[in-house]
Amino acid sequence: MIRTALVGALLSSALALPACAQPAPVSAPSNTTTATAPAPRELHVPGNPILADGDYYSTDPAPFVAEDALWILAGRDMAEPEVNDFIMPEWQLLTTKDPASGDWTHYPAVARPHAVFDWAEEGRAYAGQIVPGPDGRYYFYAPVLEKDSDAKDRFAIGVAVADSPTGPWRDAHPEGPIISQRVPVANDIQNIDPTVLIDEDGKVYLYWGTFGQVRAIELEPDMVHTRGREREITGLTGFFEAPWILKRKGTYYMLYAGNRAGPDSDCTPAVYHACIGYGSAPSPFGPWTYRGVVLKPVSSTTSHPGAVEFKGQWYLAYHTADAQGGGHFRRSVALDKLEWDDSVSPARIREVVPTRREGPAPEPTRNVAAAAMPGASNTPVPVQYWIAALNDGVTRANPLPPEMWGSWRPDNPPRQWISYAWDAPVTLNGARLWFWNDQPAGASVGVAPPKDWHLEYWDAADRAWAPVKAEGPYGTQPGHFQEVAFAPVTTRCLRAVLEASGKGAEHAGLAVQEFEALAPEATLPRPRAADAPAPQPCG
Ligand code: FUB
Repeated sequence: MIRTALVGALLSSALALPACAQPAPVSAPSNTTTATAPAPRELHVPGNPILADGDYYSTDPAPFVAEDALWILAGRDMAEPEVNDFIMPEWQLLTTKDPASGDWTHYPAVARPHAVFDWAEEGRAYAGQIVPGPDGRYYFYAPVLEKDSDAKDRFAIGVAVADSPTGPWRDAHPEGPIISQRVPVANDIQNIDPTVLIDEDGKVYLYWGTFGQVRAIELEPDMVHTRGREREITGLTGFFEAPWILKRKGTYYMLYAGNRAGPDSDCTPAVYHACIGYGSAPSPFGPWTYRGVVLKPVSSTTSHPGAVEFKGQWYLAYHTADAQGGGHFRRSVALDKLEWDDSVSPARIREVVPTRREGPAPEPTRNVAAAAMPGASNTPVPVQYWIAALNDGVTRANPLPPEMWGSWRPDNPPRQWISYAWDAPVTLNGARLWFWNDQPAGASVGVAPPKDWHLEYWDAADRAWAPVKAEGPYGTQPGHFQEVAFAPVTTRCLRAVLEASGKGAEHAGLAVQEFEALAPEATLPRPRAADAPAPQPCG
């Protein structure tokens, strides 16, 4: 369902579908049905992501403080690399007494939906939150799929209770979910991503939502039963999902995944990628005012915030695709410091600078595209695509739209081009393109491989684009690199001119995952700095 929706988005314009959709029921992988959880593991980690070797992916972090330690509740992604779906059978915990030490204890599989809630289906252990309650016990708000429900969307929020963060967890409301499309009142949203605040006056508030809808309701002091009416929250500009409520110095703050996209957006250039935005309010139900961006888009389309103060320092937990073998459905939790600017009122959250453990040393490469600035004939590029994907060095068998440049519109022209501009001339003698398609060669709808293409370089003497002297044919097969060698040119700009397939005046769109520009000799990569001034355009 999710994959269909995402590919559908390519065909049917810029739909905002980065994260969740009503899924078909899934079975958990067989190793998740065992009753005993694997033993806790002691880890020493040199930075983000916390779990980085691809053994356990960890998602949707929800930090809390208990027993003099920082804890992070996380889901677990178990999708195979080629699967674009949230395969999430269980929740896990990470805990440390000192985040700077790198010493963590990992508790795998502390809870599974159907094991905690009789009324829940296996799998889909989405973003939950554990909250230390006023009675010394722990309350776990968990979005799960309701088994026997005729709701259009069966996601529902249950609440479990335990005497320790690691469980055992038991259903605190065995009658069923506390929030669904049927309770406490009928709603038509996807009821996921709960977040809870215990206010200084002892009142308890639950917020949740996705797909642009945020809801709020008060809970009884028992942390379990709802009271009063369900309210719609407005004012959180670009809200997509993953609300996280906190209160500091009398002000309520809501962090959330936002996807207001476009070249001038402070949040994200591509609609499938979320930033973490935030708003503030003087009272739990608002009015809410948008305040800005806490975290720019990361390597996964979702990044799901959770923030907490621990021993006088605030932290932001989020997830990325940065672990070994990671991806949009194989995410891993990261933790960085979050700082406040108290010179303004209400205090501002400074943009978090994500840190990352040191990776392997870069290898020499002939590809010099990373040092160039990409451009395209269809600027501004439709917001489901991301032009930065052209030279990010990533190709996938199952890419999402922002992992490619694309041109699809309801009415496609017969030709497009994509280009690179360097600050200073480079010598090139080859290029490689990786085409993406969802329609066969020759199609006049959707996204198809090009009918033909060729490379041109900027001839500074003639002040004109000139074709390179290609030494072989221009291949059009999608799904792997099509390489063309050519007689060396020294130039500041290179472009690939793509002829769309089609019939008569009807043309398919075009999409390219990666465009490599090859120098005669391999050298160490010199990526362009994100804040470097734009090179002079050619032509
Ligand atoms: O992990 C599944 C979903 O992805 C969460 O519920 C969303 O917040 C997003 O992170």
